[in-house]
Amino acid sequence: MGGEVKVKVIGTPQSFPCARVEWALRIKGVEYEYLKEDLANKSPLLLQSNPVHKKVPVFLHNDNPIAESLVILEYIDETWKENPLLPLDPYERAQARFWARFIDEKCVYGVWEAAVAQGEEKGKAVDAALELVSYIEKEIEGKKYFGGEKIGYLDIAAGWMCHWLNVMEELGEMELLNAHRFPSLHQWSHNFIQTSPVKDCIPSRESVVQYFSFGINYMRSLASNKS
Ligand SMILES: N[C@@H](CCC(=O)N[C@@H](CS)C(=O)NCC(=O)O)C(=O)O
Repeated sequence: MGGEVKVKVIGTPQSFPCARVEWALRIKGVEYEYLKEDLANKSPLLLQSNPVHKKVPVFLHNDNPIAESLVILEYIDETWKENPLLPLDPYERAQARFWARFIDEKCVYGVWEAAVAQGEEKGKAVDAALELVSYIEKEIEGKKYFGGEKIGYLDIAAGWMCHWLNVMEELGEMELLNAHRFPSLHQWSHNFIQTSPVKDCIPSRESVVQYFSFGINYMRSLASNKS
């Protein structure tokens, strides 16, 4: 691309939606500037770039802001054509989008709720999370990556399961993704995290523990105040 193209990511390294954007840019070989955001003290640039949700990541291309990680992935894929992330076939594209949405709207929340749950509610919440994850296991069965032989859009969308999920399991005192229960997803998570550029762009486990501890403790305190 000719001229001065300015690509910036407003993000927080411990956040997996932000990691998605970095993985995609690195797969495409697009250089970018990372603007680290302190979520406890949000910058005027973040508030102005994502006034609706006020969340990271925000992608800035020539100062035009785009919010929502899955939307950003599609924009990146449409703007930089090399190493396509979404399948080329329209039906397969629709399927990839369906599962990415399922992952964000159902799995992330189901796993989070199971991690937060305590006491009598724990077993039910863990079972519900297991059922959600079992759909993803079926999707990856018999494949190296969700995208086939190469990492694609759905691998990036599911990427939190290779690192962040494990921290949620530890803090939530539960085990979801083991080799016995979900052999294909377990194998995929090992393949995915060892692949360049994913492995070059993973926050330290300790920093993710710290990041999630705050949220889990906060949600648990809200739940115990209610009861
Ligand atoms: N659906 C959004 C989720 C973004 C999101 O939840 N971002 C979190 C960090 S992981 C955030 O900015 N939280 C700050 C807040 O809620 O105030 C996406 O995929 O981009």
